[in-house]
Amino acid sequence: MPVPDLDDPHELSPECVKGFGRDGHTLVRGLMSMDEVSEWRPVIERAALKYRSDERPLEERGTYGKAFIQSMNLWLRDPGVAGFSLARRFARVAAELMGVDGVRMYHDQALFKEPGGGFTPWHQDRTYWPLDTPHTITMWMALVEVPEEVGSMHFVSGSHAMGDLGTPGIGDHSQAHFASLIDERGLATQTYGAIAAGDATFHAGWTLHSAGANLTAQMRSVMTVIYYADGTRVAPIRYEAQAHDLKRWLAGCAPGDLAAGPDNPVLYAASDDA
Ligand SMILES: O=C(O)CCC(=O)C(=O)O
Repeated sequence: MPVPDLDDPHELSPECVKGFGRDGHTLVRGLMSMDEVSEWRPVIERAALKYRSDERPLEERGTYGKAFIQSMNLWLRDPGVAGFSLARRFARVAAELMGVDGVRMYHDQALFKEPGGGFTPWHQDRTYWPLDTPHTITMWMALVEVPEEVGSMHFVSGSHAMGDLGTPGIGDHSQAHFASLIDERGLATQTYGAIAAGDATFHAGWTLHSAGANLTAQMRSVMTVIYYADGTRVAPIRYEAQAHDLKRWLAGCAPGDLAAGPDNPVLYAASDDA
């Protein structure tokens, strides 16, 4: 039986839109129904485990590797997953939260935190992305019930408007840097706690975030998609990781070009709704 398509609109509450603009993150409950989750979860889980980027056992990995099984660009590697990652419903929510007319695909990735998996260090995603726009956003969709002990990510509200806070990448170095910065500046952190399968958080590219360890016996199966505003140009390269991202996710594009390579389809355009 084919999996249900995910193209119909989800009406966002005004609180979600306002919260995203103010805090740089929000929680959208019930973005997929339970029926949709039960059809899509096995498709994504199969692909995530097949295309994981690190096959080593948990105990042989470092802090970053212990945080999750990471499986990238599943929409191109597994045609079954494409219907999820390219879904118009999610892309429309991304555009409406950012207040833009259209969005493109940057890349997708499954992030499965294993039983016994470690914490996700504090970091800012935008240090990886050579995109010349404030309008970037990640959808982080729970495919399973996430209990309170594991929880949603933790966010520093308002950090989306603080720009680059000084440390690129993710690992022990970013954890040390941002944990002391949060402490020194007295920044408030927020988490949504337990969330249901089909709920999704959205966070902006500069929003400082982390996640707790998984001390339960259940895999935290999460699928993410990163979007940016259509019309965005490629930014000058500032960090080494951005040169890597440019080659990997913006094929054929150079700084100054429109960020519109063959692997960056437009996933939503408001004009198509008219
Ligand atoms: O899932 C996690 O633990 C972290 C996810 C994350 O950092 C992201 O989606 O930007």
